[in-house]
Amino acid sequence: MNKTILITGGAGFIGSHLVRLFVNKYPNYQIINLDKLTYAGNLENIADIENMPNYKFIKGDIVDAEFINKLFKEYSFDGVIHLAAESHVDRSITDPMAFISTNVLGTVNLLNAAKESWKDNFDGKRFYHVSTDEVYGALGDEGFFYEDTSYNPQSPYSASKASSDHFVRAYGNTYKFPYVISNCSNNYGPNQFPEKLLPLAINNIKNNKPIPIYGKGENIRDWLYVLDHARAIDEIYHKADNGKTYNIGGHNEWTNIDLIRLLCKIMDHKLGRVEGDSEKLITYVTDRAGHDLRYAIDASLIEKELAWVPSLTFELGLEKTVDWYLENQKWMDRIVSGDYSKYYDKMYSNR
Ligand code: NAD
Ligand code: TDX
Repeated sequence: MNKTILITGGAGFIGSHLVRLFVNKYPNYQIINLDKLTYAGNLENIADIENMPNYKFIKGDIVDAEFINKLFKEYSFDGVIHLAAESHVDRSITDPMAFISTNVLGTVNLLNAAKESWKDNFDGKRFYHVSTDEVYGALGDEGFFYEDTSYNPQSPYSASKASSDHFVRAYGNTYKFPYVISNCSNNYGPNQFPEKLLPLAINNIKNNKPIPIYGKGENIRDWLYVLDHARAIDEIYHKADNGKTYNIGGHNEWTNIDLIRLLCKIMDHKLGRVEGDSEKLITYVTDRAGHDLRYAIDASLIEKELAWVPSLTFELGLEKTVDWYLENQKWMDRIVSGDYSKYYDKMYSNR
C-alpha cells in the first residue's frame, strides 16, 4: 500500500460512490471509510466492496475529537477526503445545531488532527474538503457562481458549510496547511436518501402518492450525476495545486417543475402508464423557508485546468437513476420502513 486515505461520510450518497471508485481504481491505496451511520449513512450502499483487501470501514463520529485524534495516530493518513456532513436543507431549518456540530466542529476536529499528525512535514499530504455551491447564496435569473464569487449563505445548512470552508482556508493561510476545496451543484443518482427531491419523487410516483413541489416549482438547480462528481473529486485530489478551489457543475439548469415533469414522463414510460398519469400527482405545497431561487455553476476552470467534463447527458443520467431505484426497491423499502415515515409526516403533513 503506497498511500492511506481517510474518506469521511463514505456510507452516504456521494461518499459511497467515491469510496467505490477509489477502492477499485487504486488497489495500492488503503481506503479507510469513517462514518457515524446517521439516518443518512447506509452500509448497504457499499456492500459490494466490503471485503476488498484495500478497504476498511470504521464507525465513528467526527465531532468526537478524542476519537478522531486517536484515529490519526493509529493510521498516519496521507490524505483526507472529507464528505461527512448533515446535508439536508429542510432538516437544517428545523434543527440547525446538528449542522453546526457536525459540519463546523466536526470539520475543525479533522483539521486539528491532520495538522497535528502532519506537523513535521506537509509534503505529499492533502486535506480535501467537499463543499457545495449553496455557500455562494442564490442567483437571480442571470449569472453564475465562479470560484471567486463572494460567500453569501442563506440557510443554516449553507451557513455551516460556508463556515467549514472558511476554517479550511484559514488553516491554509495560517499554518500553510495543504488543502483543496470543491463546491459542487446538486447531485442525483443511485443511493440518494429519499428526503431529497429526486428519490422522494421517484418513490412517490411509484406508489401513486402526491409529489410535493415547494412554492410554484420555479426554483432552479443545476444537476450533476453523482459519479461525475466522484470523478471530479478524483481529478482534483490527484492533480490540483494546494490552496485551490474548483467549482463542479453540470451546465444543466432545470426549474423544479420542469424536472419533475420530465421525471413523470420517464416514469410513465417505465411503469407502463398512460403518458400524463404521473403528472397528476404533482401537488404544490408551502414553500421552503428562505428558499434559494437559483443555483448555477460556472465549471470552466475545472474543465480547462483538469480536463474534467460531465460524462452523461441529463436525460440518460435520469433514466439510469430511475432504473436503479426501480430495480432496487428493497433498498428503498428498508429506508422508508424505518424512521423515515416519521420524518415524512412531520415535514409534509402541515404543508
Ligand atoms: P449524505 O447525507 O447522503 O451523507 C452524509 C454521510 O455523512 C452519511 O453517511 C452520514 O452517516 C455521515 N455523517 C453525518 N454526520 C457524521 C458525523 N458526525 N461523523 C461521521 N459521519 C457522519 O450526504 P451527501 O449528499 O452524500 O453529501 C456528502 C457531502 O457532499 C456533504 O459534505 C455535502 O455537503 C456535500 N455536497 C452534497 C451535494 C448533494 O447534492 N448531495 C452537493 C454538493 C456538495
Ligand atoms: O419535497 C421537496 N419538494 C421540493 O420542491 C423537496 C425535498 C425539495 N423541493 C425543492 C427544493 C429545491 O429547490 O427541490 C429542490 C431540490 O431540493 P433538495 O433535493 O432538498 O436539494 P437542495 O436543497 O437544492 O440541496 C442539495 O444540493 C446541494 C443537497 O441536499 C445539498 O446537500 C447540496 O449541498
